[in-house]
Amino acid sequence: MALYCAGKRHLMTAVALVMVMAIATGRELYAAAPAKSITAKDGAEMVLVPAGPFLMGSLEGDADERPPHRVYLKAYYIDKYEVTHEQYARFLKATGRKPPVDWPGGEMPAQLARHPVVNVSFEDAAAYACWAGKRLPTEAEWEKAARGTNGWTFPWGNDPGNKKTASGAEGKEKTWPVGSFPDDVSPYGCHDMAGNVWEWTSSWYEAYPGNSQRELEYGKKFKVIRGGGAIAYYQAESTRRTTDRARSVPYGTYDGLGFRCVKDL
Ligand SMILES: [Ca+2]
Repeated sequence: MALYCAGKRHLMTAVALVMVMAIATGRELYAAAPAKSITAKDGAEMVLVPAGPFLMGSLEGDADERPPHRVYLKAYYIDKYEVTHEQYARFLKATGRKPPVDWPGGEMPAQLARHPVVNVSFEDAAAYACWAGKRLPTEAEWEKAARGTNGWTFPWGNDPGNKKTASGAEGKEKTWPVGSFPDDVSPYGCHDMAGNVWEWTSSWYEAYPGNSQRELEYGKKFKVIRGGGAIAYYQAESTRRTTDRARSVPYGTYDGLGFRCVKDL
């Protein structure tokens, strides 16, 4: 009994010591762990994409998606939604930049306040990002945020299923208020990555490492755009696939092309 009690006392002391260490370590970890989501200067909710590798590219789809390759990225925040008309209007008011061509008399169409802004060039999008204390995502950052770390074909998994997105038949050739399609959510909580508007990235349209196919379009000519579909891009319907690559000249604008931003930690 005495031995048992002594053992128990030692055990309790050991447990207490472990608890103290755990609390101390936990506090340290807690202090170091970044928030899962933040609200940026422009009022946009941003979600955390933790540091780590992911699979970029695919053997399915077009030749420019090959070969699939592993990419390591530092942690970053990315906008949960595409940048909306009302957010862009605040940017224009603050900076005096020229409004998109589809704004009648230069005024934001009130009924589109929560729709993604479109008809913005790469330079417009980059200027907005800078104003908001952010930047445009690289193509790799966009793809990881869309498919996660399991190499998913779609933001929700590998099966297209009967998921509804702002593309194809559901897209109806018009944009939608951001976040209108609850099926279209990525593993990190990003909406509309399989639909609604195409989104600028900061990356030039180049061949992936290990892709020896020569294309005239490769080089520092076109910026990669990703994840559209509400309005067919020059008659090309969206595939909704997270690895699908499209492109635009940086000065180009389009009814179905907008953007979202990222922010470094
Ligand atoms: Ca989109």
